[in-house]
Amino acid sequence: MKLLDFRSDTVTLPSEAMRKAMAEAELGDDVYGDDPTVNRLQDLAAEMTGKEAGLFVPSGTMGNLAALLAHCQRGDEVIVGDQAHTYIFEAGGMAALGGIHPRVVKNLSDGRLDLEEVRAAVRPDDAHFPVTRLLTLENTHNRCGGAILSPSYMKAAGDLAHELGLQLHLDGARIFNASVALGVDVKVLTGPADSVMFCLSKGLAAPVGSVLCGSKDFILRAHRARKQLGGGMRQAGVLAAAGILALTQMVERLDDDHRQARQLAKGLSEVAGIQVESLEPPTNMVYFQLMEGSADAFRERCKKAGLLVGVAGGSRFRMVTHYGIEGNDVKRAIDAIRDALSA
Ligand code: TLP
Repeated sequence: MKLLDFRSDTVTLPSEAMRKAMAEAELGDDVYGDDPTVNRLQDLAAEMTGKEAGLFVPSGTMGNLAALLAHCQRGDEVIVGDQAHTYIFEAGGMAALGGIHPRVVKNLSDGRLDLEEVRAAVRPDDAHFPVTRLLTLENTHNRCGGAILSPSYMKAAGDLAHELGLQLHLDGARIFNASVALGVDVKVLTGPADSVMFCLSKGLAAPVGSVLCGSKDFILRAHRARKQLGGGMRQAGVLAAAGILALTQMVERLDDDHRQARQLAKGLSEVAGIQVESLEPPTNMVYFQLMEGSADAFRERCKKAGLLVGVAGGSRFRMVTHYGIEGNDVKRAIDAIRDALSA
């Protein structure tokens, strides 16, 4: 029977149309700027996010790091949420490879940073301190339940950053989930940011890749950073071809993922032994707490029942809906969890 993989939307497999486009893609050496398919993807991404230029990168992690390297000098400081992917899950790349100092502000439970705390975190102009250069936000916010930062919050954060002489980088790995859930053009969310990274390889179902977008000047610097990180990819059009279809054919379907996440949250809320964090998940993530017993044993029992769930630390679990979840998969997942808890 089909394994139900709810660990992440990163597990999605490319569509048939993507595989065909990959096989037929027109290619060149992208390190010379000669791959027409990569160039088309970059132009499309820039146009959709309302930026001057785009840069295809192998992963969201590299996109965020190339952005930080392009915005900051060694010793500069970045204001970042304590629950941010960039802070928690990117292996300390900003410090290890960029000499960039994270200035951590607590995330509110809805993914925002309190803008007064951001203002207070900016260092005075004094030789004792690092120079605060950048504010980073995450939309949707992964560890905060797939929360959406609203257009008005994005604008207020951008205005504040610019008033304080900072740049704003948006980790928009799932920014299209936010725009589809709100029913707004993605530009409304990306407009206030100076740079945005989004992923093609999550709910948009491309096999590999992310795009970093910003001004022409910023992308020139990010391009050099990508080279330093070893991210120049030659005939990368085989991957970009799938990315183009991700942007032209897969955005609207994210609504299905959100609908299935609401169904999942509702079903799980009726299962004894777990506590769902939100009955109305804003996008495609459902987090829950195991109320008692061993988290490892629970995960193993789910696995035996054919269900993979994501581990979010301690007794906290994450289930993500995506392109590979269909038909009665959600119902089967709820049944598997009920069985795992009663075993
Ligand atoms: N997130 C992955 C894991 O790393 C946790 C997931 O399964 O959700 N920004 C955000 C907000 C992300 O959630 C991720 C991936 C990234 C950046 C990094 O993207 P990749 O995995 O392409 O490097």
